[in-house]
Amino acid sequence: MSSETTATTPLVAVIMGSKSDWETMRHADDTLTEFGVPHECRVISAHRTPHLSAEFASGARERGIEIIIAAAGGAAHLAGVLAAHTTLPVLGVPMKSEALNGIDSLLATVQMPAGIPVGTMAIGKPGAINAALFAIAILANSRPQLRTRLEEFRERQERQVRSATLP
Ligand code: RP5
Repeated sequence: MSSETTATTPLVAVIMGSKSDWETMRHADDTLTEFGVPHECRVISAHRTPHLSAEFASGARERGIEIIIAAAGGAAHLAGVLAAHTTLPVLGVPMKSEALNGIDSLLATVQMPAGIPVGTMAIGKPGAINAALFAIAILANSRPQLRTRLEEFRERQERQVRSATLP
């Protein structure tokens, strides 16, 4: 691991509204781990723990967090609520809900009124992975070794597609 990422202080916070979101959000955790990005994963609910949501987001920058990833399902307020309490970039991941297949989560996360942005990813696992990759891309702007790792990841991905064979 490089000196850029040896710090144990988390740079990215992966927050989810419920423990039931972990099966999806572990893919964000895995991706950040693969790139050696110090991060933390926590359950914080906008509606079940409203005070903790505000406390967490307003203190995140001071603790060294640079990006917040927020995953929620249904009437998914979490990303917007966290974004309201910090000027850190917040990336929202809509969870695939049982009732509406995540369309509810997507619309609730993406349709932020002007003034408080949330960068919204795709529903479910692709969104979890891409939120981590997006966070890595932001961090890589000021961390050349992380940028190199991201470029190598893209090259590996391209090689896999180019060499794909069909049965
Ligand atoms: C949201 O409600 C969570 O993010 C989760 O996706 C959804 C259901 O939560 P549980 O009832 O499974 O705890 O707050």
